[in-house]
Amino acid sequence: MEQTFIMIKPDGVQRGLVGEIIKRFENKGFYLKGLKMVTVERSFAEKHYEDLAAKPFFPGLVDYIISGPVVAMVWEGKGVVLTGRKIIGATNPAESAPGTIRGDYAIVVGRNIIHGSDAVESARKEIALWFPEGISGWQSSAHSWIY
Ligand code: 3AN
Repeated sequence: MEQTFIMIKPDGVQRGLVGEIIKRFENKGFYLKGLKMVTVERSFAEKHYEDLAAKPFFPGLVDYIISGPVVAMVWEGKGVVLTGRKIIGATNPAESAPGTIRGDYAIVVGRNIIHGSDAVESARKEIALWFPEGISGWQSSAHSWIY
């Protein structure tokens, strides 16, 4: 089953939006398969955002991500990568639709609360990076009729 990596960034944690964000994914019907709060090292953040290393905003982005604890999660379900991106909303909160997480709770791109993998392959890489210890397999006991 498809999985995605979702991270609540330091501003999302500090603004008390963890429960609200989890609720939106749970209400949709996706499964929470992994969750931890961590403060990451600079080198780790640089690895996570390595595709953006050449961007002018890269140093500021890394400073932001390491500035406090983040909540790292693995969510699972049919089409969760794309649907997760829809729940999150456009990268720039000025363009995110109302009803999306960024549309409802963020104003500027440099403080956009949450990260979600942009493709199945990047989700696989990000989950391996953030959860090298692996995640639980509780879903084997869940009912298949949820979909
Ligand atoms: P998304 O997070 O929606 O996948 P990406 O991958 O293009 O968007 O960008 C990763 C992160 O880089 C964004 N979440 C945002 O925090 C930051 N970012 C993107 N564009 C800018 C920008 N123009 N200025 C500052 N930060 C940016």
